[in-house]
Amino acid sequence: MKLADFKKTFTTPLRQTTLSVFIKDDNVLLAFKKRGFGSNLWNCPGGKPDAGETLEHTAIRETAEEIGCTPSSLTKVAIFDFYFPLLPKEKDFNQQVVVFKINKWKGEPVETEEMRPEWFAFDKIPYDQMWPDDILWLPKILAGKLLRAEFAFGENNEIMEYNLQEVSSF
Ligand code: 6OG
Repeated sequence: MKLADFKKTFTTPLRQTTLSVFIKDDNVLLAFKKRGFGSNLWNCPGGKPDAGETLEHTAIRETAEEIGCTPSSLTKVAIFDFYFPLLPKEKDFNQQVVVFKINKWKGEPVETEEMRPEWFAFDKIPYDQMWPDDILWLPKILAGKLLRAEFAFGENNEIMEYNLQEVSSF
């Protein structure tokens, strides 16, 4: 199904989740996800809001839970709509991910039962062990861009269709 047609089948906004991109000099903090959605891939830490929680607070809580770091300030840098037209809709895979960039935090990254964090130089990011969308957007975020995008995934989580734009604000 074409992304435009699949989008028309939604009568309510996508549920939202977060990703937090920690940056120190020319390194980005990734974490190997040990369980749940996207397990066995490197990703940025993040997750879904508790009831009534702002997304900024979600990002702070999730990073504290997953890698032991508490952001002191967050900047929203991207909004991505991820669609999975081939998967059962009621399973909630379709989601809007709000991405925050983090340059200041408290605590050192630690392994938890959910994630194993590790710093990667910008030119050594393991894109072949990450969601396939990441190589399309993470370099632009690391270069300071603000992005709005939508992606449709097919068999084996391959990208079937996507639109990605640099924006000047949200
Ligand atoms: P939980 O349901 O585990 O939150 N996420 C994605 N991250 C990347 N890089 N690419 C994707 O392409 C993603 N789809 C979802 C957002 C899910 C976590 O997984 C991220 C959330 O941090 C499809 O609570």
